Amino acid sequence: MSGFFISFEGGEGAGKTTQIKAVEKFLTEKGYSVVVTREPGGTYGAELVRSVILSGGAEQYGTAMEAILFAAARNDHVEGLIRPALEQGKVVLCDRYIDSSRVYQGVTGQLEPDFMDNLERITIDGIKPDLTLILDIPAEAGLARANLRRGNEIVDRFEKETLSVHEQRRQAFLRLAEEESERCKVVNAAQNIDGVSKDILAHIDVLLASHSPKGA
Ligand code: T5A
Repeated sequence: MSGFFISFEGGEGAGKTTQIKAVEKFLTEKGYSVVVTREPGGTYGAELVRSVILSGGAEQYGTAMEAILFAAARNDHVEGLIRPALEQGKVVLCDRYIDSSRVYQGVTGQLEPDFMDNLERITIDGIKPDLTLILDIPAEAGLARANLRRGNEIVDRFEKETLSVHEQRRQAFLRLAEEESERCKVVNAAQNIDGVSKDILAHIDVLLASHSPKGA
Protein backbone atom coordinates (compact mmCIF):
# COMPACT_ATOMS: atom_id res chain seq x y z
CA MET A 1 0.00 0.00 0.00
CA SER A 2 1.48 3.35 -0.89
CA GLY A 3 -1.45 5.71 -0.28
CA PHE A 4 -2.98 6.57 3.04
CA PHE A 5 -6.39 6.36 4.59
CA ILE A 6 -8.14 8.86 6.87
CA SER A 7 -11.58 8.23 8.38
CA PHE A 8 -13.85 10.82 9.99
CA GLU A 9 -16.10 9.73 12.83
CA GLY A 10 -18.47 11.19 15.39
CA GLY A 11 -22.13 11.67 16.15
CA GLU A 12 -24.86 13.11 13.96
CA GLY A 13 -24.21 16.63 12.66
CA ALA A 14 -20.67 16.77 14.08
CA GLY A 15 -19.46 18.34 10.81
CA LYS A 16 -17.68 15.41 9.14
CA THR A 17 -18.90 16.15 5.61
CA THR A 18 -18.02 19.84 6.01
CA GLN A 19 -14.50 19.08 7.26
CA ILE A 20 -13.79 16.42 4.62
CA LYS A 21 -14.28 19.09 1.96
CA ALA A 22 -11.70 21.33 3.67
CA VAL A 23 -9.21 18.46 3.98
CA GLU A 24 -9.75 17.49 0.33
CA LYS A 25 -8.94 21.07 -0.72
CA PHE A 26 -5.87 21.20 1.54
CA LEU A 27 -4.42 17.92 0.25
CA THR A 28 -5.29 18.54 -3.39
CA GLU A 29 -3.50 21.90 -3.26
CA LYS A 30 -0.45 20.05 -1.92
CA GLY A 31 -0.54 17.80 -4.99
CA TYR A 32 -2.05 14.65 -3.49
CA SER A 33 -4.56 12.62 -5.45
CA VAL A 34 -7.58 12.49 -3.14
CA VAL A 35 -10.61 10.20 -3.13
CA VAL A 36 -13.57 11.30 -1.00
CA THR A 37 -16.05 8.64 -0.05
CA ARG A 38 -18.56 7.69 2.63
CA GLU A 39 -20.14 4.86 4.55
CA PRO A 40 -22.49 3.26 4.25
CA GLY A 41 -21.93 3.71 0.54
CA GLY A 42 -19.12 4.67 -1.81
CA THR A 43 -19.73 1.97 -4.43
CA TYR A 44 -22.86 1.17 -6.42
CA GLY A 45 -23.70 -1.91 -4.32
CA ALA A 46 -22.94 -0.22 -1.02
CA GLU A 47 -25.12 2.77 -1.92
CA LEU A 48 -28.01 0.36 -2.55
CA VAL A 49 -27.47 -1.16 0.90
CA ARG A 50 -27.28 2.38 2.35
CA SER A 51 -30.77 3.21 1.16
CA VAL A 52 -32.16 0.00 2.67
CA ILE A 53 -30.52 0.60 6.07
CA LEU A 54 -31.08 4.35 6.45
CA SER A 55 -34.71 4.14 5.34
CA GLY A 56 -35.25 1.80 8.30
CA GLY A 57 -36.05 -1.09 5.93
CA ALA A 58 -33.83 -3.55 7.81
CA GLU A 59 -34.71 -2.46 11.35
CA GLN A 60 -37.42 -5.10 11.72
CA TYR A 61 -34.80 -7.85 11.22
CA GLY A 62 -32.80 -6.74 14.25
CA THR A 63 -29.48 -5.11 15.06
CA ALA A 64 -27.36 -8.13 14.07
CA MET A 65 -28.85 -8.12 10.58
CA GLU A 66 -28.20 -4.39 10.27
CA ALA A 67 -24.58 -4.95 11.35
CA ILE A 68 -24.22 -7.64 8.68
CA LEU A 69 -25.66 -5.29 6.06
CA PHE A 70 -23.23 -2.53 7.08
CA ALA A 71 -20.45 -5.12 6.82
CA ALA A 72 -21.57 -6.26 3.36
CA ALA A 73 -21.62 -2.64 2.17
CA ARG A 74 -18.20 -2.05 3.76
CA ASN A 75 -16.63 -5.11 2.13
CA ASP A 76 -17.86 -4.00 -1.30
CA HIS A 77 -16.51 -0.51 -0.59
CA VAL A 78 -13.12 -1.77 0.62
CA GLU A 79 -12.56 -4.15 -2.28
CA GLY A 80 -14.17 -2.00 -4.98
CA LEU A 81 -12.80 1.41 -4.05
CA ILE A 82 -10.63 1.85 -0.95
CA ARG A 83 -8.03 -0.87 -1.47
CA PRO A 84 -7.56 -0.10 -5.20
CA ALA A 85 -7.21 3.65 -4.45
CA LEU A 86 -4.58 3.00 -1.76
CA GLU A 87 -2.70 0.66 -4.09
CA GLN A 88 -2.61 3.50 -6.63
CA GLY A 89 -1.02 5.80 -4.04
CA LYS A 90 -4.13 7.91 -3.44
CA VAL A 91 -5.32 9.50 -0.22
CA VAL A 92 -8.73 8.16 0.81
CA LEU A 93 -10.97 10.37 2.98
CA CYS A 94 -13.90 8.39 4.29
CA ASP A 95 -16.98 9.79 6.06
CA ARG A 96 -17.48 7.07 8.74
CA TYR A 97 -15.92 3.58 8.76
CA ILE A 98 -15.32 0.76 11.27
CA ASP A 99 -15.71 2.90 14.37
CA SER A 100 -19.29 3.79 13.46
CA SER A 101 -20.14 0.08 13.44
CA ARG A 102 -18.29 -0.45 16.70
CA VAL A 103 -20.27 2.36 18.33
CA TYR A 104 -23.73 2.26 16.70
CA GLN A 105 -24.10 -1.53 16.32
CA GLY A 106 -21.61 -2.77 18.91
CA VAL A 107 -22.20 -0.41 21.83
CA THR A 108 -25.68 1.08 21.47
CA GLY A 109 -26.85 -1.89 19.38
CA GLN A 110 -25.60 -4.14 22.20
CA LEU A 111 -24.06 -6.79 19.95
CA GLU A 112 -21.47 -9.20 21.33
CA PRO A 113 -17.87 -7.89 21.10
CA ASP A 114 -16.72 -11.24 19.58
CA PHE A 115 -19.36 -11.06 16.89
CA MET A 116 -18.39 -7.45 16.06
CA ASP A 117 -14.64 -8.18 16.10
CA ASN A 118 -14.98 -11.18 13.76
CA LEU A 119 -17.31 -9.33 11.43
CA GLU A 120 -14.90 -6.40 11.22
CA ARG A 121 -11.86 -8.61 10.63
CA ILE A 122 -13.49 -10.49 7.76
CA THR A 123 -15.02 -7.34 6.27
CA ILE A 124 -11.97 -5.08 6.06
CA ASP A 125 -9.25 -7.73 5.61
CA GLY A 126 -6.49 -5.51 6.98
CA ILE A 127 -7.63 -2.16 5.58
CA LYS A 128 -7.55 0.06 8.68
CA PRO A 129 -7.28 3.85 8.65
CA ASP A 130 -3.85 5.43 9.20
CA LEU A 131 -5.65 8.24 11.04
CA THR A 132 -9.17 8.52 12.43
CA LEU A 133 -10.47 11.95 13.37
CA ILE A 134 -13.23 11.78 15.93
CA LEU A 135 -15.29 14.95 15.78
CA ASP A 136 -16.64 15.43 19.28
CA ILE A 137 -19.66 17.57 20.08
CA PRO A 138 -22.42 17.29 22.72
CA ALA A 139 -25.18 15.15 21.18
CA GLU A 140 -27.82 17.86 21.52
CA ALA A 141 -25.73 20.42 19.61
CA GLY A 142 -24.88 17.92 16.84
CA LEU A 143 -28.51 16.92 16.44
CA ALA A 144 -29.53 20.59 16.23
CA ARG A 145 -27.07 21.06 13.35
CA ALA A 146 -28.29 17.88 11.63
CA ASN A 147 -31.92 19.04 12.00
CA LEU A 148 -31.12 22.43 10.48
CA ARG A 149 -29.35 20.82 7.52
CA ARG A 150 -32.13 18.25 6.93
CA GLY A 151 -34.93 20.83 6.73
CA ASN A 152 -38.16 19.05 5.75
CA GLU A 153 -36.56 15.70 4.86
CA ILE A 154 -37.56 12.66 6.94
CA VAL A 155 -35.32 11.83 9.91
CA ASP A 156 -33.33 8.63 9.24
CA ARG A 157 -33.09 5.27 11.05
CA PHE A 158 -30.36 6.31 13.49
CA GLU A 159 -30.98 10.04 13.92
CA LYS A 160 -34.46 9.33 15.28
CA GLU A 161 -33.12 7.66 18.44
CA THR A 162 -33.26 9.31 21.88
CA LEU A 163 -30.85 11.98 23.08
CA SER A 164 -29.56 9.56 25.70
CA VAL A 165 -28.63 7.00 22.99
CA HIS A 166 -26.80 9.73 21.03
CA GLU A 167 -24.93 10.76 24.18
CA GLN A 168 -23.94 7.11 24.82
CA ARG A 169 -22.51 7.06 21.29
CA ARG A 170 -20.51 10.18 22.00
CA GLN A 171 -19.02 8.57 25.11
CA ALA A 172 -18.31 5.36 23.18
CA PHE A 173 -16.37 7.28 20.51
CA LEU A 174 -14.34 8.97 23.28
CA ARG A 175 -13.56 5.59 24.88
CA LEU A 176 -12.47 4.22 21.51
CA ALA A 177 -10.13 7.17 21.09
CA GLU A 178 -8.53 6.33 24.43
CA GLU A 179 -8.20 2.66 23.54
CA GLU A 180 -6.63 3.33 20.13
CA SER A 181 -4.90 6.61 20.83
CA GLU A 182 -2.25 6.14 18.12
CA ARG A 183 -4.84 5.98 15.35
CA CYS A 184 -7.72 8.03 16.78
CA LYS A 185 -7.51 11.76 17.48
CA VAL A 186 -10.36 13.67 19.11
CA VAL A 187 -11.18 17.12 17.74
CA ASN A 188 -13.47 19.62 19.46
CA ALA A 189 -16.22 19.92 16.84
CA ALA A 190 -18.26 22.45 18.85
CA GLN A 191 -16.00 25.27 17.61
CA ASN A 192 -16.71 27.26 14.46
CA ILE A 193 -15.90 25.61 11.12
CA ASP A 194 -12.49 27.26 10.75
CA GLY A 195 -11.45 26.35 14.30
CA VAL A 196 -12.32 22.69 13.70
CA SER A 197 -10.43 22.72 10.37
CA LYS A 198 -7.34 24.18 12.01
CA ASP A 199 -7.23 21.37 14.60
CA ILE A 200 -7.85 18.69 11.97
CA LEU A 201 -5.14 20.01 9.66
CA ALA A 202 -2.66 19.98 12.53
CA HIS A 203 -3.25 16.22 12.92
CA ILE A 204 -2.97 15.74 9.16
CA ASP A 205 0.33 17.62 9.09
CA VAL A 206 1.70 15.12 11.62
CA LEU A 207 0.51 12.24 9.43
CA LEU A 208 2.04 13.77 6.29
CA ALA A 209 5.35 14.24 8.06
CA SER A 210 5.50 10.51 8.73
CA HIS A 211 3.97 9.26 5.50
CA SER A 212 4.77 10.23 1.93
CA PRO A 213 2.57 8.40 -0.59
CA LYS A 214 3.76 7.61 -4.09
CA GLY A 215 2.47 10.11 -6.63
CA ALA A 216 2.31 12.97 -4.12
N1 T5A B 1 -23.94 4.17 10.70
C1 T5A B 1 -22.98 4.33 9.75
C2 T5A B 1 -23.97 3.05 11.51
O1 T5A B 1 -24.88 2.90 12.34
N2 T5A B 1 -22.99 2.10 11.38
C3 T5A B 1 -22.00 2.21 10.45
O2 T5A B 1 -21.14 1.32 10.35
C4 T5A B 1 -21.99 3.37 9.60
C5 T5A B 1 -20.91 3.52 8.56
C6 T5A B 1 -25.17 7.50 8.29
C7 T5A B 1 -25.85 6.87 9.48
O3 T5A B 1 -25.49 5.51 9.53
C8 T5A B 1 -24.99 5.19 10.82
C9 T5A B 1 -24.51 6.48 11.39
C10 T5A B 1 -25.44 7.51 10.78
O4 T5A B 1 -26.57 7.62 11.63
P1 T5A B 1 -25.37 9.91 7.30
O5 T5A B 1 -26.50 10.59 6.60
O6 T5A B 1 -24.17 9.60 6.49
O7 T5A B 1 -25.92 8.61 7.96
O8 T5A B 1 -25.14 10.74 8.62
P2 T5A B 1 -23.92 11.44 9.24
O9 T5A B 1 -22.65 10.76 8.85
O10 T5A B 1 -24.19 11.57 10.69
O11 T5A B 1 -23.94 12.84 8.53
P3 T5A B 1 -24.48 14.21 9.01
O12 T5A B 1 -24.63 14.97 7.75
O13 T5A B 1 -25.63 14.13 9.92
O14 T5A B 1 -23.33 14.81 9.84
P4 T5A B 1 -21.95 15.43 9.45
O15 T5A B 1 -21.48 15.01 8.11
O16 T5A B 1 -21.10 15.11 10.59
O17 T5A B 1 -22.25 17.00 9.45
P5 T5A B 1 -22.25 18.06 8.25
O18 T5A B 1 -20.89 18.40 7.87
O19 T5A B 1 -23.22 17.60 7.23
O20 T5A B 1 -22.83 19.30 9.06
C11 T5A B 1 -24.17 19.33 9.51
C12 T5A B 1 -24.67 20.80 9.48
O21 T5A B 1 -23.92 21.54 10.42
C13 T5A B 1 -23.22 22.63 9.79
C14 T5A B 1 -23.17 22.27 8.31
O22 T5A B 1 -23.11 23.43 7.51
C15 T5A B 1 -24.47 21.49 8.13
O23 T5A B 1 -25.53 22.34 7.91
N3 T5A B 1 -21.89 22.69 10.41
C16 T5A B 1 -21.57 23.59 11.34
N4 T5A B 1 -22.24 24.61 11.91
C17 T5A B 1 -21.58 25.34 12.87
N5 T5A B 1 -20.30 25.10 13.25
C18 T5A B 1 -19.59 24.09 12.72
N6 T5A B 1 -18.32 23.86 13.13
C19 T5A B 1 -20.23 23.29 11.72
N7 T5A B 1 -19.82 22.22 10.98
C20 T5A B 1 -20.84 21.87 10.21
